[in-house]
Amino acid sequence: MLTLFHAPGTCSLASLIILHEVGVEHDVHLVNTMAGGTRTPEYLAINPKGRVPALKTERGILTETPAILLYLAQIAPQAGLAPLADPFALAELQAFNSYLASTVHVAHAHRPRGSRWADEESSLEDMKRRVPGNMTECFNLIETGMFKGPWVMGETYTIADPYLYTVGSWLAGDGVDIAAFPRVHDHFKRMGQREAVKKALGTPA
Ligand SMILES: N[C@@H](CCC(=O)N[C@@H](CS)C(=O)NCC(=O)O)C(=O)O
Repeated sequence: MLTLFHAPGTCSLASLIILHEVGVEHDVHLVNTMAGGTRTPEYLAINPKGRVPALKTERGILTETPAILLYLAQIAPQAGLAPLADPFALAELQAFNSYLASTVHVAHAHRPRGSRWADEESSLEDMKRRVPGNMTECFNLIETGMFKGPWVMGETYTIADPYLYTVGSWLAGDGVDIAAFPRVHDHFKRMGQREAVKKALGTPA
């Protein structure tokens, strides 16, 4: 049985959506990130990085969203959520997810999690001011250069789709109107109609 350590509103939503997409049996263990739930000795024993998501599997714990998403696609190949037999297409997919994890997520985190990088109030405020501009720059690139349509990687729905949906859901809080990116906006609305997304969002907080 898989167990996802999840906090609503965070990047772990992407993994939860894919768990529902593949229909694999799983438990969800809610972590209250706002109340320090990632810093308890119990949780640090699960993920010493002190972050969600973490996925408990029969072979051990997996962390990092791109790794968890690809693992789920691999254990459920019948769901067709990644081009597992095509090295180039799979690398392109991983490049997209890596961009979300290493650049877009980090650009967003400078608003709610600036204290990871600075202590001075003026530094934190300075970082927050940069967030709308940096997120706009990232999403302009996705809109015009990376998003193939109608799904992220083209004709086939993949593990990149719930991840883009998850990161896109942070834009409003970051002071950016998603409507400024019409293709991403259309994708966001279509994602919201999927049963797997409705189920994932319905997980009690
Ligand atoms: N690189 C990690 C980032 C994980 C991460 O930053 N998770 C955030 C939520 S989006 C978290 O756990 N924040 C709570 C905390 O820092 O205590 C991934 O992609 O999974």
